[in-house]
Amino acid sequence: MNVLLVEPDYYTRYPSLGLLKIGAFHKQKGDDVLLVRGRKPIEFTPDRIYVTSLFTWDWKPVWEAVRHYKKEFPRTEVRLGGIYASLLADHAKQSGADTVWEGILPLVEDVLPDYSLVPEWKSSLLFATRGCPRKCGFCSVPKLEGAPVPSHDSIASLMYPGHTKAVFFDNNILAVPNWRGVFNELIELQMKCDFNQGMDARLVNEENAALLGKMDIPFIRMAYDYIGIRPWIEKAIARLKDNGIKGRRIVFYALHNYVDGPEDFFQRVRDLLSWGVVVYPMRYEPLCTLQKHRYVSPKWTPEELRMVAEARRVLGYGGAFPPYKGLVEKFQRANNFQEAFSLRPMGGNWRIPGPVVEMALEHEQQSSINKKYFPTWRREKDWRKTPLVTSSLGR
Ligand code: B12
Ligand code: SF4
Repeated sequence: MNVLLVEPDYYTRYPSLGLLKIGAFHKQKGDDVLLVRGRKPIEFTPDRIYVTSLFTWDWKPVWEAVRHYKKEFPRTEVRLGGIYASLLADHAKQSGADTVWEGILPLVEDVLPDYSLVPEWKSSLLFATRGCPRKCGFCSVPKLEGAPVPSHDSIASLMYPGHTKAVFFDNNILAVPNWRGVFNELIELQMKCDFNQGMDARLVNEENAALLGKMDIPFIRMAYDYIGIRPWIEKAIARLKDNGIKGRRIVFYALHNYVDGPEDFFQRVRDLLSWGVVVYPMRYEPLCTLQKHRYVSPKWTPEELRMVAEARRVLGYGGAFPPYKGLVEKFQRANNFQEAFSLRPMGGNWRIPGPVVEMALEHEQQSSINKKYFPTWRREKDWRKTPLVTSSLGR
């Protein structure tokens, strides 16, 4: 059987894990597999086409891909799956796909992804666990994956031969007991790793903080989503630091534009900067939105959201606020959101005030001196820049 895997032409930082698993599954059955991005000329007739999807706001390239291949191969079944298809199945059905798959695909879940389809990609992507026991209203994981499922105590079988880095997509690894096995294995293998969804700061304890301190993990990511969890956040940071992890390696996502208001957000950013960790503001998007950056919550105004975006660009680095001296002091001096995030001096003068310029300069200098700290905050090289049409078809 000839199988065509299609990743629609949207921006993505990672190759499609779902398609790599589906590709591996078919190859195990002896099928020929071709992976393409977007709409490409195909020189054979596929017997089945799988189209994946990611963020709901990136639905248009998904529809374009489905329509294109349906037109090219009207007799071939086109299956659509992935995140958009799961969160907005009714909308996705209107794309013209023959079937829309919702949620994870158990048949391929534990298959080692076929990274030979993306030879330029060198890290293994994995979920050691699925699901999450919490039910945060701003997150679709409970709907996508349900209650936590401890899938793997050992991740060795999910690491592709030759890969030296593991990128975990786990939603809440510390909520599932097998974190212990996974962490110990990462230490034993001396494997560089990243848990890119962040870990639950409320679940940091002496044991896991000590293991994190021994791991080859450039950044520990966590979230300070609302002010009510302040004591847990402070404690988690202290524990991580006690285990030798520097504040500049601890990144906190700070949700805003949800039920919070600007003052609450300001307070959380100030807390984090004064505790010496990096802040990554994360703007809330409704779970089923079809357009990014459209939603403005009742407690925010478009202007306030613009101020946050602008401050990230001018004062931040790669969209994050590192705890550099000038910025920490600016936030400590500020009495409210407006003062903290304003790039203008009081009194209506539009020039950026001297101290802010100095901060920006100091930051620039730091970033060129302390290269070791910063490089991974730069936008990673887009792995798609290498032309991607790889296949097992041998034609
Ligand atoms: C990794 C990840 C990221 C990565 C980037 C992912 C990427 N590929 O570029 C990073 C960390 C950068 C990120 C950022 C953000 N993310 Co994110 N992220 C995820 C995560 C954990 C996985 C997404 C992924 O790549 N999955 C790969 C999938 C497709 O593989 P898979 O799951 O193994 O696939 C299975 C099934 O889907 C199925 N399948 C897949 N394809 C197909 C096709 C067919 C035909 C079939 C039958 C089956 C099938 O089979 C597979 C095996 O079971 C999800 C949460 C989650 N648990 O899913 C959130 C998620 C996608 N992110 C989300 C959000 C909100 C964001 C941010 C906006 C957060 C913010 N406020 O800044 C940013 C946006 C960044 C941007 N570019 O716009 C939301 C999206 C909601 C939405 N409306 O779309 C999610 C769902 C999490 C949540 N909290 O609700 N994210
Ligand atoms: S803890 Fe994280 S993964 Fe779990 S529901 Fe809340 S935001 Fe989603």
